[in-house]
Amino acid sequence: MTDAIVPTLVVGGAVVDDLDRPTVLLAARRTEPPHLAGGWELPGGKVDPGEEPLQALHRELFEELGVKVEVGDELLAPNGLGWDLPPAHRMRVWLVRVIEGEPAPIEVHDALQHLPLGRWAEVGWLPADVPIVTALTALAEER
Ligand code: 9L3
Ligand code: MG
Repeated sequence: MTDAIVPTLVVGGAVVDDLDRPTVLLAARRTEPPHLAGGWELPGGKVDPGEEPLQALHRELFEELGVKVEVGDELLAPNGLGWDLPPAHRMRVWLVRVIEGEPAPIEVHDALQHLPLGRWAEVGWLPADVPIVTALTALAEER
């Protein structure tokens, strides 16, 4: 019998200006690993062993951007489990708003963009992030 492959849980933040009616979204350009470098993403990273997903979200956003955030709604994936990041990860995404600090590309990113609604598709997102940003756009446009 083969063991089931359990995807590693990643958490990501859709950093927006307003949790109820987002009109600006933060995109971050990765510097690593080489095959993902240059791609834009929602910032975040892996949940550590023993860590709660929301703790990991706060930790990752502080490490990567130097900000403290308020967390809003989770952006649910159609499968209810999180967004697949092939081949080995799955990501849960929450809307977040900065409450302390100014986002800066402190580690693993070399550029940030604050994108006004209407231009969220005009970025070279990592393939895995494209359906997430599409869902986020639909949510923002209906609010
Ligand atoms: N990943 C994809 N999109 C994202 C994030 C935060 C992460 N928005 C993928 C890239 C890596 C894996 O998940 O393959 C783990 O992310 P990290 O810990 O390297 O940021
Ligand atoms: Mg990361």
